[in-house]
Amino acid sequence: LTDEADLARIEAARAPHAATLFDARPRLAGPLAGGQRDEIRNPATGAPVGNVIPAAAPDVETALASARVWDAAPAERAEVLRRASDLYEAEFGPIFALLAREAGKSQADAVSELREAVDFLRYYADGAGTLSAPPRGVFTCISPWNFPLAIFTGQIAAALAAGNAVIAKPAEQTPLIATFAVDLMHRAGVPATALQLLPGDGPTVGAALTRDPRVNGVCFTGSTETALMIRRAMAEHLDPSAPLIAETGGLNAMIVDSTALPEQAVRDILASAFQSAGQRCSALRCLYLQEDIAGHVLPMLYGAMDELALGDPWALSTDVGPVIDAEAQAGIRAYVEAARAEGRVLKELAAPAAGTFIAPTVIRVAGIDRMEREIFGPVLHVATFKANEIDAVVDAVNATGYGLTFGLHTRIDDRVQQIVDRIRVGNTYVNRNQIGAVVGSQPFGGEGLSGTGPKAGGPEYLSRFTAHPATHSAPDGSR
Ligand code: TXE
Repeated sequence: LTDEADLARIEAARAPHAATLFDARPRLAGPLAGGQRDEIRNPATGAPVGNVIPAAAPDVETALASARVWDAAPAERAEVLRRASDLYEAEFGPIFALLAREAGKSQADAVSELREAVDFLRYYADGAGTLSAPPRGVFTCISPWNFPLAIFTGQIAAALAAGNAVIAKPAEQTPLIATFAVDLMHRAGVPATALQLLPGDGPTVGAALTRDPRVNGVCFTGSTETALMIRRAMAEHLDPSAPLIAETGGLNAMIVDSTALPEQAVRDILASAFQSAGQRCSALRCLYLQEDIAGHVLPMLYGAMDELALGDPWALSTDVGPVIDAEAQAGIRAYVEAARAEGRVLKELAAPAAGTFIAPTVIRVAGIDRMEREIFGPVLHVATFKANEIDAVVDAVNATGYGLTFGLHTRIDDRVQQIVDRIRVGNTYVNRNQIGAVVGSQPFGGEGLSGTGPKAGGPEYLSRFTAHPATHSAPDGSR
């Protein structure tokens, strides 16, 4: 994306899809009933992006009744998934257009999201041949809107690589890209009975797909509350060995001590807190800054924030796009207003008047032991600590019960080891930004309230999708 020729290629490939109305509807291996048609609008502009026909109750039944495990040799499944990855790459024009128009993704985010989706397909394709155990059966894959292509594809690819039948339930906000992706997987050769798509509501369609005894496992990414609801639904109706593989939220912290390199720390804080408008589960939520450098680092951070370009992600120069919808915007706004009333807003950019934007904002927390709830947007909390309080900071971070990502900026080597040994998170980032995952080399997943493991894009992930005896005896959530 740094290269002018690449940008020109992207512009040209997206251009024909600037105003296309896309269609989303269930992809069933049987007749479609269909619910009430709805419109999907661009969060940045309000312009229509397409229409969705969500699944109706009879469609859930059709999907469950017609689901069949993918009865092909592992090498053939791998070949089909690789073919799907090639189709994803070939179709980058409409994919980038959908990521910008339906999900509000900046072009840089869209590029890395497509890369991750393709990597998931290839990584799990490679893994298919290494599995000796048979599939579990029918897997429900429930995904969020914040990585509507990468997480959606990763879940499905893992379940399919192991030979399961998949019923995918995408987020309500992003059914168009989900339908587009499923069509590519079918075109690549995934049988219609092995992969079905049911766009629709979480509490109706999603819930029905988690409590049905014909479902042999659930793969979920989204909020911790929903994961707990799914766990309860599964406990009531399913075989106790059916796994719930869940990746959820976090209250991710970064500690920057007085030995950190300020320029590097500021660059990494900016990326960790505001990339994807803060709508990443890995995003930095609370920065713990050693008191003696706060007076230097914070003005640098505010200066760097002033350089961020907010706006419609269709513009290739946009750094920060909108949040996903008006409901998310209203919730975050109310939160920021409450902090403002307490005099805790330290820095705030101006947001565009139209569209569901939240301007990048910095809020002071009340104390080092008071981490706020997960605010899924470009809102960074800051706390300062004294030199002798660093252990208390680590305790405060552990005490949240979440454990997804953690960042540390220091030049004291002993401190790195001490803190890394004590912090309970899935992913730690030292002297770099705390942005997500690299399929294969940096698997991603959380501890505690942040997820069940195993880590996606890592070596143990695929076997959770098989009926291997070793995974039968392991209780959910243990690692
Ligand atoms: O998540 P939900 P939402 C967090 C973030 C955000 C909050 C709410 O804090 O503000 O969650 O977002 C489906 N049975 N994250 O409401 O509800 C739902 O349809 C079965 C963190 O979007 O968890 C969607 O497909 N399924 C996060 C998926 O669950 C149900 C990413 C996620 O939606 C269901 C997104 C039910 N009862 C939000 N209820 C991350 N960790 O990346 C809902 N769903």
